[in-house]
Amino acid sequence: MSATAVATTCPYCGVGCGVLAERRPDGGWRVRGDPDHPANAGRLCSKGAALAETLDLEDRLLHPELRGRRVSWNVALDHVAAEFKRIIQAHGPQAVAFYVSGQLLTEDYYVANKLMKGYLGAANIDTNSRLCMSSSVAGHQRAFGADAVPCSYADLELADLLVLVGSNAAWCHPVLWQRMLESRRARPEVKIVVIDPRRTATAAEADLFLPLRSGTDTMLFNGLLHHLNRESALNWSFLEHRTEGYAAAFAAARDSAPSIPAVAAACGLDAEDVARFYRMFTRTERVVTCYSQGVNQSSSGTDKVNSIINCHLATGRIGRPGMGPFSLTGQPNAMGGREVGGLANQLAAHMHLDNPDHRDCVQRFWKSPVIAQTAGLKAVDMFRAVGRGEIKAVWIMATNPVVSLPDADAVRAALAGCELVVVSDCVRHTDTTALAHVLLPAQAWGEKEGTVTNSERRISRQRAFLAPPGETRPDWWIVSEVARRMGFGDAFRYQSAADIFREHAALSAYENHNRRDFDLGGLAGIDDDSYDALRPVQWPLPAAMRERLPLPLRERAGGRGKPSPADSPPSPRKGVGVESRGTARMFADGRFFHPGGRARLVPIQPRPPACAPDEEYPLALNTGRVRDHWHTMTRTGKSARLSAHAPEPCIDIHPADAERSGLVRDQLACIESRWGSAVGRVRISDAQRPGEVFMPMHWNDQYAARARVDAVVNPAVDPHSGQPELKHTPVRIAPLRPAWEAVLFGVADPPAESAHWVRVRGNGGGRVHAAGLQWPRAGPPVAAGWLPPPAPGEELIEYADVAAGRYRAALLRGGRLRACVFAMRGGDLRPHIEWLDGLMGHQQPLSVADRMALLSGQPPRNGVDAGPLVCACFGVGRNTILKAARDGCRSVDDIGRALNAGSNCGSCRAEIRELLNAAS
Ligand SMILES: Nc1nc2c(c(=O)[nH]1)N[C@H]1C(S)=C(S)[C@@H](COP(=O)(O)OP(=O)(O)OC[C@H]3O[C@@H](n4cnc5c(=O)[nH]c(N)nc54)[C@H](O)[C@@H]3O)O[C@H]1N2
Ligand SMILES: Nc1nc2c(c(=O)[nH]1)N[C@H]1C(S)=C(S)[C@@H](COP(=O)(O)OP(=O)(O)OC[C@H]3O[C@@H](n4cnc5c(=O)[nH]c(N)nc54)[C@H](O)[C@@H]3O)O[C@H]1N2
Ligand code: SF4
Ligand SMILES: [Mo]
Repeated sequence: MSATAVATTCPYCGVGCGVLAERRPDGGWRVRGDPDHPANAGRLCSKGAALAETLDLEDRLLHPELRGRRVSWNVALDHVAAEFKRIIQAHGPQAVAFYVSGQLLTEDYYVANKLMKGYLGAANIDTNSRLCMSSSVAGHQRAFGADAVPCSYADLELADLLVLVGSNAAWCHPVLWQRMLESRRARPEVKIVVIDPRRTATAAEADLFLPLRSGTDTMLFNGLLHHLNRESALNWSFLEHRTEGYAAAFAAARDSAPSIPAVAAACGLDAEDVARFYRMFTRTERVVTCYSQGVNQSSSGTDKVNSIINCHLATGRIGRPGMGPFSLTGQPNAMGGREVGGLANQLAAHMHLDNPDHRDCVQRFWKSPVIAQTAGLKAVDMFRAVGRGEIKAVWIMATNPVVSLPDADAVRAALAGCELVVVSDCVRHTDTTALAHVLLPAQAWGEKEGTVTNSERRISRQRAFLAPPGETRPDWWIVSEVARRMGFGDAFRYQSAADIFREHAALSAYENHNRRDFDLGGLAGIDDDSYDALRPVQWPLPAAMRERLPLPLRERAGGRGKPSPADSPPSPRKGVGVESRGTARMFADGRFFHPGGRARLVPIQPRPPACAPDEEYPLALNTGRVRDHWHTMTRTGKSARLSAHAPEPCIDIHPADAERSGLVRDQLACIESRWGSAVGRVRISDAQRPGEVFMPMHWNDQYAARARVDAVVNPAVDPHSGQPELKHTPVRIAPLRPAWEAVLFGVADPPAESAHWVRVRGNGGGRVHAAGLQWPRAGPPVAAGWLPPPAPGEELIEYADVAAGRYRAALLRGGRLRACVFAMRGGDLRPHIEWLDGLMGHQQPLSVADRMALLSGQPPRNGVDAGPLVCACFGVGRNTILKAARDGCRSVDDIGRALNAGSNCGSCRAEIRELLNAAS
């Protein structure tokens, strides 16, 4: 590590990779993997590797605003406090709400939860984690009596069988995926099974891929449970001594999934494949089952989780090396949010809102005037209540619900009609900030201090390495200031994130006596220096484990929130396996957190998705992520490198459905449901199941016209968790037949005549893909207005074929390409995007050959054309890989040696393999 490197944690996914931020000689920043962080040991994925490209201040929210006017912090904070007070006095505490996020740091989250539940006295605080892992939380609580993730990442390497259910880890948890693939490479006996309706990049690398019909996971796992029973593969000693409820679970499994053919028929799978999966699971002791949104985001999400956990409990494969059900969390601090009780049905420190002793315990610890008595509204219901006018003030922090909640047009309408909308964000223009009355500028990643917890319960520090710009402040400060102005100053007098962390850790240990899984007693009194130096550590970490910490911790004299003297130091806790640094594995001693200490098998009755496709809406819409974008693109949309892999919103569809719907490749199409519509470009692919289409969740009104897929998504929720069914909405699809299409390079805004458009960050600045319903009657001169008028010293070169409806123009300055436009009546406009984008990025005048080829839109014959981007880490294109294949590269590793492609994050390895197969 160089002298100036700051060790911090990647702000993207729940893998929680350690990164080092270092100053470059030119004053910029370089971000690389931290070799000493246990989650990644130096590895990074394409998003982590491009972090330095997203640090600029373009479109940052730098000052507080009140109704569109810049105001001082004092004015903004006084306004928020006074309005919340006024509304609570007039309508009661249920009339206000906070909607927060798994992208807040634990300290921010803790303070927001404390203010709502302990001081405003309601529990109307929910989080976008409701959309993300609330089914896993509910499943864990049903099975274990606590929301505890049993495994560690190390178990992925100790396992002989890795089952991935509803997880596209190759794109969404790339560093974990790399660890899995490396394990298989080192020990070829390791097998990987992927269960997903789509043949994803993850599925492409699997030893066995089960493309099950969307929503049928409970059938598959009930079938597995029954199979294990029939094959006498159960661990009876574990079942008898450590669990309860198994008889009912076995009966439900037998009745619903009596045979392999029955399961195969229900899941739309080949019976041989099902049998093979069941055999592999039965015969392999060391199994880890990883699952993510294909499981959670379902109206039977909690049941899916328990159907998986049932199989692990029935075989006793939990709490032991290389075994266990493993929920891969999405956001960087999804887990931290659970620890502080950020969900509307939880209390702080893994205590339960419906338990009077817990309410009493938290209230005494906080010394708060009130404590919420009943669960608040869960995300989908919360915004419905805003829409009905029952919630009159909502404060949104670090999330973009107008894009990410289902039935998103209704969410937008609800906010538009709400009396007070406060938004804390880092970005000035989002679909949600557009509806805010008050905007509060938050410090962003790299500017703020605090902690996050990753999927394996490991707490890591996020450290600042940038000076906070403008008047931005940490989220915890913003919330504390409002609390102070509402009259709760004493309880919110924090000076630093460390102050809050100490209090959070102390609460987790308070009157715990080994009864609750979440215990950070070992960190409760740490001083500021120890907090600053804190190394990544896994909870539970009770006071008795202090000496095992990776760093000598100093006690802070009289620190806030130290455990009261009455709270004797806990003895080594039950239910945990101990490693030198905190707790690697939960339930190693077979003790769980239900009264009586047993785990529960839950009888599962498979249910179909909430809304089935019908004649009117015949296709099931699945949604999710692309490799290089993060959620609503506020960060990744700034990087040309990250925008190249999937530049436009797409709709993936099976060839048979495309034909039936009259769709051709690369055409614009509109999907429509009972709730709304969205437009994307058709990609025909047999990676889709017939009857199911897929559209990514990322695009929004800042980047495209009508591409918010959540406007289409049905708001049905899981009855246990309240998590919405984001992966299954009945839709229909129809071609959009624009009168013209155009691509405009070096242009920020779409032409006024466009009905549909997408903004893409390219090498030479922005570009716009546009389409319109009427070819401008005035013809090319109007189209020429789509480019900025040539400034003195600039030259405009044009080509127009009025009869054919073709128009092309380029603006050059000093021989360098500044902007260009390709427009065409009808469709089939295919200028060579990668080549033109490359020319836009050139710092030198165009070569004669390039200049001559320019308005043809195609690279000169002998020019270098790398083709569409495949490897984002090293910027290697499709054609370069195909050429290397022709030159003798046979394997993905050969390509890695020759071109580096695929050798960093590995997310593109499946794509490289497909290219090699196609070339051979
Ligand atoms: N590149 C990238 N990575 C990310 C994120 C990002 O925005 N971009 N976001 C992060 C966050 S917050 C999250 S929550 C995670 C999500 O990570 P993942 O859950 O891996 O990602 P998704 O694409 O949402 O969905 C996973 C898969 O579920 C499948 N699926 C749909 N329906 C079903 C079903 O009924 N059964 C089964 N078995 N599978 C089904 C989908 O086809 C999809 O391939 O990713 C994290 N990592
Ligand atoms: N159809 C469909 N919808 C989905 C999903 C899906 O698979 N399909 N997935 C769901 C899931 S799993 C998730 S996690 C959500 C994610 O959805 P969102 O949470 O809505 O998406 P983000 O773009 O991550 O929004 C984060 C916002 O917080 C801001 N921000 C970043 N850091 C900070 C900070 O430190 N402080 C503050 N105050 N603001 C900050 C960013 O600028 C951004 O505006 O989407 C959900 N919606
Ligand atoms: S896997 Fe990628 S996005 Fe996730 S934490 Fe690691 S570097 Fe960041
Ligand atoms: Mo998520």
